[in-house]
Amino acid sequence: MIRPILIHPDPRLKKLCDPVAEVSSDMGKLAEDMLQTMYDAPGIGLAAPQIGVTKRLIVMDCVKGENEAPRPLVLFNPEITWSSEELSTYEEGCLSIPDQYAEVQRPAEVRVRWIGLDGKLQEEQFSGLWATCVQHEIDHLNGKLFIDYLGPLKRQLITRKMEKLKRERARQG
Ligand code: K1U
Ligand code: ZN
Repeated sequence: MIRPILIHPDPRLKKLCDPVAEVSSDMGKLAEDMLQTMYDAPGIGLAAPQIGVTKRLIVMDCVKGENEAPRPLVLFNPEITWSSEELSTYEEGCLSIPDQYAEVQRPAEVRVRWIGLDGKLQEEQFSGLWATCVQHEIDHLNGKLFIDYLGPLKRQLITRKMEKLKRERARQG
């Protein structure tokens, strides 16, 4: 099922999300809905708070080429266990802040530990777009958006644009 994506500003996007206690079948269904919602958007990642569920769950698929097989990843309770000193800059977007992009600097590589759909602990080192995306998604679980890395003027400008977009969407019904 495709779920509606919350648009900034929304108090649910600012919350510290709760850990997932058990990878139950309900959690599996939620992850499936999130992947469908992400592919439909389209996006390369999605965090549970973006669909109004304040749980520590993210999904991602940063495979670029159309001829490459998709690689959907489901991460419950993801934690960064190591970050590189080397930084990389990427022009980020966010499905909760449509059509707005800005350069954000983050560690170029990160090691992440999480619980998979099978309930087992996994760990992997990410680089390139995968590293950027997993950090962006984990930020969502901590109530942080990519615009929080920008200066107050740029952040305010984007927030005002989003308030206008939400008013227009509400009028259109
Ligand atoms: O969390 C989100 O809002 C999803 C976001 C993830 C992200 C993008 C760029 C850098 C870091 C994290 C998106 O997927 S925005 C859409 C997007 O980037 C995209 C859409 C279609 C094709 C390729 C990329
Ligand atoms: Zn986002």
